[in-house]
This record gives sequence, structure tokens and C-alpha cells, in this order.
Amino acid sequence: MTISMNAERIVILTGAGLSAESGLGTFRDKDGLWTRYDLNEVATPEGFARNPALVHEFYNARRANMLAANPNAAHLALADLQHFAPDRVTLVTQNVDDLLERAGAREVIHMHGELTRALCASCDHRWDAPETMQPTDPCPACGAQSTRPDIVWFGEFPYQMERIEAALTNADLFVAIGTSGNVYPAAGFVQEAIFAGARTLELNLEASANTGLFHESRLGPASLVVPEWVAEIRS
Ligand code: BV8
Repeated sequence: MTISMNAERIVILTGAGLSAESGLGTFRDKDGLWTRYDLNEVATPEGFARNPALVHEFYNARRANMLAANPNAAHLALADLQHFAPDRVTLVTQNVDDLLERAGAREVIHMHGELTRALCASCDHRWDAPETMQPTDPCPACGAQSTRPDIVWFGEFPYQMERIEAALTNADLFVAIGTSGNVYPAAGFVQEAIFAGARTLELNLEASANTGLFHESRLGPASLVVPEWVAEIRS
């Protein structure tokens, strides 16, 4: 019997590896985004204050990649699992793409924000982001030219943490998919799940930084290991 069998309250955390086979870059793999961009310049509020045009250029390029990408078998399998057992699955993602939604998933918790959303740094108004954003775009609510991608940068508080913490304290299974386990608080979720008495499973191309905290690790591309796991859990 695998550790997933008859799990009733499953929390799934996904990272960039889930969307890698859809052609969206990861961050810390070879040729990852952080090897081509300085994280401090494009993924911090300080970087945005210094050079908003560069930050918009970075996210405009990722938004264009996202729009040209398609969900892969792993996104589809997770959406299928959620449809099969809607009240048993909490889907949390660190990813800012909308591939899970385009695969049919609902209520995805985007703890690091979304490329499809824009935020006004002056009045906190949020709206659907246009395909490309410029620093001079006026906020539709207050008119200020301080619009930014609705993305959680380093040093900013992730979204919906109360909802995530509540799901973790109640979980009987925690599954991490396609994440290197380097970024907190997401990388600490597995420990919280263990404190709650949950079993923990890692589905990843290679062992993550916190692989030792998982009761089981299945290594391989998400498009293979995720559908296999979902088929098991559904049987
Ligand atoms: C916070 C923006 C509280 C969105 C991202 C000092 C001051 C302040 C905070 C800190 C500090 N020191 C440390 C921190 C905490 C900091 C942090 O953890 N830093 C790290 C680098 C040490 N965290 C924060 O700041 C967070 N906020 O702590 O709030 C607070 C607030 C104020 C002051 C103090 C505390 C905010 C974190 C969010 C930052 N935003 N990005 C974007 O541009 O996308 S994080 C960035 O990393 C992405 O969001 C990404 O999702 C996230 C995690 O990366 P992964 O998804 O894991 O991707 P990665 O490339 O690393 O790994 C890919 C994995 O996939 C690999 O394991 C690979 O093997 C695997 N893979 C590859 N291909 C496949 C595959 N798996 C399966 N199949 C495949 N085909």
C-alpha cells in the first residue's frame, strides 16, 4: 500500500517544475531564470522602485511565454484529481502562470501571485493584466502611474497564508511537485504537514533541498510521475 492510499485531506504544493515541460522556465535549474536575470533587480520591491521598466519587461516576456504555452499532462492530471475529489484536495502553487486553470483546475491558491493580474502600488486596486504592461500605465481606479504585476516578490508576504496554514494543520497527505524547496515559507510547508501528522510525498525531477523530510520521493518528469500518482490515488 502506498502512502497516498485513502488520504482524505490532501494538500498539494507545486513549483516551476510543474510547468517546465510546458516550456516555461524554472528558476534554479541549469539555464534557469535566475541564471539570466538578477533576482534582486526583477523580483524585489526595491528592484521595481529602481527600474520599473526592466521589471515590466521581465514579466511581459514571461506573460507572453505563458500565453503561448499549453498545460501538460501533469496540470491535466491535477485538475482531474480535483474534479474527482473536490473537497479532498487543496491546490497551492508558487507558480504565477495560469496553466492549472487552463487545465480545468478551480480555486488554485497562487501564493506568489499571478501573471494574469495587475496591482496598483498606490491604491492596492487589482485588475486583469493586459498582455504587456508599461510603467506609465495609469491605474484604472486611482489613475496613478504606479501599476505593477500582481506578483509576490522577495521580502513581501505571500498571499492566502491563513488558508494554506489551515489546510496544512488539517492535512493527512502533503505532496510537493516540481519545487526545489529553496524558497520560504513554501519550503517549510512539508515540516508543518509532518507536525500535523501528515504523510509526505515528493514528485520531482531530482531530489529537492528538503527531500529528507519526505516519507516517499518519486523522481522523474512531472508529466509522467504526476499522472501515475493521480491514477493510483483514484483507483
Ligand atoms: C516572505 C516571484 C515573510 C514570482 C518568487 C530576508 C528578508 C526577507 C525574506 C527573506 C530573507 N531571507 C530569506 C527570506 C525568505 C525569502 C526566501 O525564501 N528567500 C530564499 C531565496 C532564501 N522568501 C520571501 O521573501 C517570501 N516572503 O518570506 O515573507 C517576510 C516578509 C518580509 C520580511 C521578512 C519575511 C516571498 C517568496 C516569494 C518570492 N517570489 N518569485 C515569480 O517571479 O515567479 S519566488 C520564486 O521561487 C518563484 O515564485 C518560484 O515559484 C519560487 C520557488 O522556486 P521553484 O518553484 O521551486 O523553482 P526552482 O527553479 O527553484 O526549482 C524547480 C524544481 O523543479 C527543481 O527541483 C527541479 O528539479 C524541478 N523540475 C525541473 N523540471 C521538472 C522538475 N520537476 C518535475 N518535472 C520536470 N519536468
